Amino acid sequence: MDRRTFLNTGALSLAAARLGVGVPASPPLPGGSAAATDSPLARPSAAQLAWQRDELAMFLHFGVNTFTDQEWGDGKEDPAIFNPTRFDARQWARAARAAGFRALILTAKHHDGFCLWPTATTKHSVAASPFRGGQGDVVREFVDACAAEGLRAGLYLSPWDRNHPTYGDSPAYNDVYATQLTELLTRYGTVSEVWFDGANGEGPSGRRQSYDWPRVWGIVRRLQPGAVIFSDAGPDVRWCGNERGVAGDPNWSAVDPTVVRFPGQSDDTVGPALQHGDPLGSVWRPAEVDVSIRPGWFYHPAQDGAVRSEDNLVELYFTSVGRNAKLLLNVPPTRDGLLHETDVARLLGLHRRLEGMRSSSVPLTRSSWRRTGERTAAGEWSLGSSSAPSVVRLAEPIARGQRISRYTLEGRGGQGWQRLGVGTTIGHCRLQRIESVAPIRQLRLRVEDSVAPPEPVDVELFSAV
Ligand code: FUL
Repeated sequence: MDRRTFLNTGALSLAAARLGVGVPASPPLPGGSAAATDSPLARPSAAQLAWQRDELAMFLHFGVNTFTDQEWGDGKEDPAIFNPTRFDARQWARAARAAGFRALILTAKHHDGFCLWPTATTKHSVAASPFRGGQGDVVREFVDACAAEGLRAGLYLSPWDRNHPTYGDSPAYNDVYATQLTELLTRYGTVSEVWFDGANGEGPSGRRQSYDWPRVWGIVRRLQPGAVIFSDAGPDVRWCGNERGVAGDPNWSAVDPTVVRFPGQSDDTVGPALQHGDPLGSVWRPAEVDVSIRPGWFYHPAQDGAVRSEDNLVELYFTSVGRNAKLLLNVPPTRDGLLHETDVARLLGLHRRLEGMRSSSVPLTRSSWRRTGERTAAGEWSLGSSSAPSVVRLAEPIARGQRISRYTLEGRGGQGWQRLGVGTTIGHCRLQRIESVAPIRQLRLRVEDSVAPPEPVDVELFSAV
């Protein structure tokens, strides 16, 4: 089951521009060239750029479900079951860092309403559990561990709450939720990402809640102005539209903010808009790919044999980061409060493979770039030595917007120019696998279409992955 199982009743129409994010930057396009649109391209904020450059973030689903073997708790759990006796957030952070991850996001509260920090808003929290004798604070230890390992910390606060008695009584619960968010954003130092899903089921009263998203996002802006806000509707980063680990192709970082207006919106327009974005969208809202290393989001002992393989994780990297998205890979802590050794081994395997790819980089000696038309261009690179690349990495200078919509890659070896592959969008990163090619001495990128005059593309060739 995923969030699409739910209908969301919370209506709102909040333009991201009101929150001052992702609005088109003012400088006109260079060289006075006319773009395919009259308005300037959407461009990323500094926080959105940093978020994307991190490429890999780790998601940690942890809470009462870890102990009940459930994916969705009903909110009736006895807090006494939460007892991770070997809990060590430093182990999470060390594993993440060793595997090349740059940020971590923790479920501070999932749908069961159990809070991993001692909150004033409910008794359904760590304070009522045996963890650290009722004096524990998982969120505190989590953010401290991130800081100690030089990683960014993010928090997921589920709006759906199956425990809180006010849920379904809209104004009262919205106040509770605002207080919880305020606690999280004022007590724990810098929070780099705040993660909102759109689930909106029934509460203990049997009623549905109408969420106040403008208020929620406003709180984040006020208390953590440097944080990016994730949801189906951003406003800073958007869900990619599935939990299979696959970003859209094409995948534009710009969106039309009038299409997906609130988290959990479910109509026919949502899926394609989340997967593909909009080439001429007025707001920058890049896609985040959230997917689990195991079948479930939470830890289940029965799934110890079903952890994704190293090959599978490499493939996920290609279908997310390699398609202009960010990968948020879920690695659920066990009942001990540690990442499972199998999961850690697979993460390190992924890292070794990616490092192996990077170190197989083929040196390039000369390059040229020329516009061949209003929306077309050609780049050429010479290889230091004859080589048969297996992967090409392309990157647009996205600080100036995303432009390219179609390209062809060609290589020249002993037999003249041959086609290596074709693709659609590039953006921050496009990884293109090259199937069995003879050694080449030159590489050519032909940009065949774009939404504004294409800017020089950065190219890297790898001979292994
Ligand atoms: C969804 C939730 O319903 C799942 O349990 C999980 O947390 C996923 C990441 O988001 O909305």
